[in-house]
Amino acid sequence: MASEKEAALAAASAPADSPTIFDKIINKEIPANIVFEDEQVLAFRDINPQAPTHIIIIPKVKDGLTGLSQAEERHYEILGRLLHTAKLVAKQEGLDDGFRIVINDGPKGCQSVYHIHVHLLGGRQMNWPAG
Ligand code: IU
Repeated sequence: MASEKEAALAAASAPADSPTIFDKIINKEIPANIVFEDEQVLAFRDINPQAPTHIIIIPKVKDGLTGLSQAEERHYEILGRLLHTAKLVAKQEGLDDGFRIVINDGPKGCQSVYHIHVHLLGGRQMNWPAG
C-alpha cells in the first residue's frame, strides 16, 4: 500500500477536477458514517480517526476546489458554509469544551484527497504546535 506521502504526491499530479473517493461517498456509491447532510455539504466520520471525534466536512460540488490553495472569490460562500457546518457538527457532537479545525493543503500539508475538506477533531486535549 502506498505511503501517505506517495498518495499525496500521486493525487497532487491529478487533474484539478478529477473525481476522488469523496465523490463516491457523496453519490452513496460507497458507505460512510454520515453525521450531517444538506444540499451543499456532507459531513462523515473519518475512517482513520485521529481523535475520539474526527469528522470530514466537504462541499458536494467541488467546483475546482481541490484544496484551499485553489480558492477564488467565487468560493467564498462555500468556504464559509464549510466552517459554519463544522461549528454546527461540533455542537451536535457535544464538543462544548473546544475542538480543532484542520485543512491540509498540498503534499507538504499532508493532503491526501484532492477534494477540499475540513477536519473537525475533538473529544481529547489537543496539542500545540500541531505536527
Ligand atoms: P487529508 O487532509 O487529505 O489527508 O484527509 C483525508 C482524510 O480522509 C483522511 O483523514 C482519511 O482518513 C479520510 N478518508 C476517509 O474518511 N474515507 C476514505 O474513504 C478515505 C479517506 I480514501
